[in-house]
Amino acid sequence: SSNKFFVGGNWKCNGTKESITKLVSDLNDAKLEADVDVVVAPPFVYIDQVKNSLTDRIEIAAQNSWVGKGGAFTGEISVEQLKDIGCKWVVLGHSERRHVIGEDDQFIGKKAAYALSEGLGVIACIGEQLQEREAGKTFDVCFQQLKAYADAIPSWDNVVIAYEPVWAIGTGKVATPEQAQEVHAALRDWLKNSVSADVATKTRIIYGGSVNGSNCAELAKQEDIDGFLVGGASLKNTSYFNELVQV
Ligand code: G2H
Repeated sequence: SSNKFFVGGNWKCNGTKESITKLVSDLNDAKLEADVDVVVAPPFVYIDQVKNSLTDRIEIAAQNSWVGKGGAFTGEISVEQLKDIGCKWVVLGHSERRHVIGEDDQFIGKKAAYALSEGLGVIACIGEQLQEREAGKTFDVCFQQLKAYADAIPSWDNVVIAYEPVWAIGTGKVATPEQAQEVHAALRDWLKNSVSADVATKTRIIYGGSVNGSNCAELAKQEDIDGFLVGGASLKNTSYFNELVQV
């Protein structure tokens, strides 16, 4: 599609002050193409360090946020606080939060609505598990997760959808370009039928799940893949940048 490409690095619960200093220095050295949005999502406790050392060319996402205004919610981080330390984005509905922590569709939808209402961009993750794919339920599961966002949010202007099949996450088992394209096209079709043709065209749908410097170029050629959310490979080096977005 003609949407601006979007590449996010999701560092998950990894890193130390030292390793992140190195990673930021590598990112600062990468010469990135102008027409690509590049975002990194450090763990909360390192966001301030990253904000203070990373080039402004790369925006910062949090990996989660509280569902409403801050207050007496022990252990949570509010959207207001994320904005205060310079975040522009938040990753919501990641499969690790759905399936390891137990967040459900409605809770994730509410988080998305609140973050958007406060001006943060939302990287809205969805994706089926292996047994769901094997049972032929991939589209059902993805549409249901997408509908929960659609029911909760007033606008898709500031939303990037991340399709991350759970069986491909951190497993080294990347979806084939055809498998990813098939779901991305179906998601765009769902948006067209359930939201609007305009939203379907303009909303970026990025792929996540074992993306790296060697497999990203083939995936990027697919019509409905507008970028990537990169986990493991975003910690190791910037080879996926070299392949994709480095001039
Ligand atoms: C999917 C992805 C980044 P990885 O979770 O969100 O992680 O690239 O390690 O599969």
